[in-house]
Amino acid sequence: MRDVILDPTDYVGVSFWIISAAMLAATYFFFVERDRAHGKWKTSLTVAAMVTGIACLHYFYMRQVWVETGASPTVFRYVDWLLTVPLQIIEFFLILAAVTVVRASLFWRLLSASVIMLVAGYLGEVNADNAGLLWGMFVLGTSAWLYILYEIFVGEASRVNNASGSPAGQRAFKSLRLIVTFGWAIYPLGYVYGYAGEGDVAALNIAYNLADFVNKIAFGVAIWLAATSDEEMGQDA
Ligand SMILES: *C/C=C(C)/C=C/C=C(C)/C=C/C1=C(C)CCCC1(C)C
Repeated sequence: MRDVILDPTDYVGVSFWIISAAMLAATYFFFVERDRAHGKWKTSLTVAAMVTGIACLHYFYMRQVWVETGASPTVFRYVDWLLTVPLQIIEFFLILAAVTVVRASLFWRLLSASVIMLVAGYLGEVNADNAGLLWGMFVLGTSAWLYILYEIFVGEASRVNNASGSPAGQRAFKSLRLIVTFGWAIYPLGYVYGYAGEGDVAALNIAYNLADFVNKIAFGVAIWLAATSDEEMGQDA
């Protein structure tokens, strides 16, 4: 029988545990720091805290699934992503709207692409014994992510007018863009590594856990930096 609390040599289980605690601490931090933020940045910090709070809840459950069964907590994982990724798209759009003029249709395009990416990933992972579905869905999911990158680097969202918005807002936009590129890339890499060949369920979960840590906590920190930076003082931006 597996250890039902936590086996210290189970490094994947330990990573679930560490990230649960980090998500909890980050949630508290973003909520408390909201007081120091200016004007509409307050909403951004609230959303950042919602993202880590929702993830914290799911990490408690995911840790338990992993510790008790040794299997990937795929359903909890994707329920979490389906809630938190759209919230991050909202966050991205809020920042974008603060630095430049963007149409609402851009928001819906980014949101739809993120939902397609996640639904494809889910269908691929729960049908992992079917190579056609596993990799077909991977290609679909990756295309949706590449489309998001296209929108934020080349398309409408990229035309950030440097003359408009605050420097802090522009910096936040640029860091979020880097997170969506490099931070998000950890997920498809984990998928390939986790399912190629014999498959490696431990590597898959380590990659996803690490990626969530970067993409939820670092994402919030990038927003916190902009929200509390000196240039924003008294500007109510
Ligand atoms: C807080 C959770 C976040 C930011 C989750 C992001 C998830 C992804 C960027 C997933 C990407 C995937 C692909 C690009 C290909 C298909 C498999 C996925 C769903 C793992």
